[in-house]
Amino acid sequence: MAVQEQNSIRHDWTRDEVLAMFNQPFNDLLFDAQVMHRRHFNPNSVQLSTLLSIKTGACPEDCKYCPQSARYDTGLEKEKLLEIETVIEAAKVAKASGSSRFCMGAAWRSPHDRDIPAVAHMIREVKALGLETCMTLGMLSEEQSGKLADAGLDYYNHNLDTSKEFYGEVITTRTYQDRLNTLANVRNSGMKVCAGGIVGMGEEQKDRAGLLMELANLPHHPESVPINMLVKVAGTPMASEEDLDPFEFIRTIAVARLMMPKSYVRLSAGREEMNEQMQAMAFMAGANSIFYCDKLLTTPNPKANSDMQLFERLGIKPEEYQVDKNSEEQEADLHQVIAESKTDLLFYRAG
Ligand code: SAM
Ligand code: DTB
Ligand code: SF4
Repeated sequence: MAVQEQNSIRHDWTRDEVLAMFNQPFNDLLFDAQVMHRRHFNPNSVQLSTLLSIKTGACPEDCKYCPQSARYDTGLEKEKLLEIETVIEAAKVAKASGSSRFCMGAAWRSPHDRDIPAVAHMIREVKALGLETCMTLGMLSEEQSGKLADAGLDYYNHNLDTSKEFYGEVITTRTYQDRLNTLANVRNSGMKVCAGGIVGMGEEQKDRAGLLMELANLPHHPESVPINMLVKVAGTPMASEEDLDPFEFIRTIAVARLMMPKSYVRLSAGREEMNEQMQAMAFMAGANSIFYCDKLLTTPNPKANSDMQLFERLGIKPEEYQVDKNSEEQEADLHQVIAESKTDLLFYRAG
């Protein structure tokens, strides 16, 4: 499909259309994705988010990829909800390292109502440091979502993880519809949505296409779309899953970029196993966000200084979060950057 036809924001994708994009010649797909990326973003800017596990392990859910499920023996030490001081310290380090968003994750099926005041306190304190805030705490009711929004939470992360069809192979303790309900509650409470999934779990291409189709056919595209490569953790049922072809991973990023042109697509978990060339190719395909700093939730992530060295070599700059600017001003700045960029948008591939 020529990139011109993909210019509109669509919510009616069919799986055949998505598969057709996946199966284009690699260079055509990457070119289209890069052109689309340049229409909406500065191609040399990448947003940095730092993760902190605020409550670790002993999760009652059975997600087969997850080291934090109580059902699998992964040797992980469980931890109670962190004290506020510990969270503030970690957020200060993230900010000093150049991160613009601080994402706090809890190994819960869903938060108890009694936990909400403590997490609301974390949101307020982290925001006060001048960071954007994100949380991922499991399923949320409408009321809980409203309370997090009232505390000022900017983003809520809740992943669909995979296609509707493959989902039952991965998780049995909550349904796909439960996940969609949480995303609707988050959206209705006015927070920004961060929703994506995991690839490399033994799913087929039609499942990767199905995941992207579900995300892009939501009433509003998630503002942030994390694409995780499975981190294979010993003790989980997916520990010896076969590696996904790296080019198929890049194709997934490129198709996400084409289907959700204005969303941040995050090159998420799994970077520790990716070489620099592969990461560079992911940025070329339209990824413009990463998890930054040495740890994801419980598994390692590349060191901050090696990420900065890679950015330096690629001429990429971390995106700055401008607390004092409203979204219209930020958008105006972006258009200025795009207008000044050397991209010749008329230089389309023929056919
Ligand atoms: N417990 C909450 C939940 O599941 O909604 C929040 C934390 S959970 C760890 C957040 C997401 O991390 C999962 O939905 C999954 O997409 C991702 N994740 C967990 N383990 C992973 C792994 N081994 N490799 C890649 N992504 C993983
Ligand atoms: C997301 O999509 N990926 C992050 C975040 N959202 C919460 C989590 C990745 C976890 C990888 C395994 C671990 O470190 O425990
Ligand atoms: Fe629990 Fe979340 Fe891990 Fe599933 S992904 S086992 S809900 S921490």
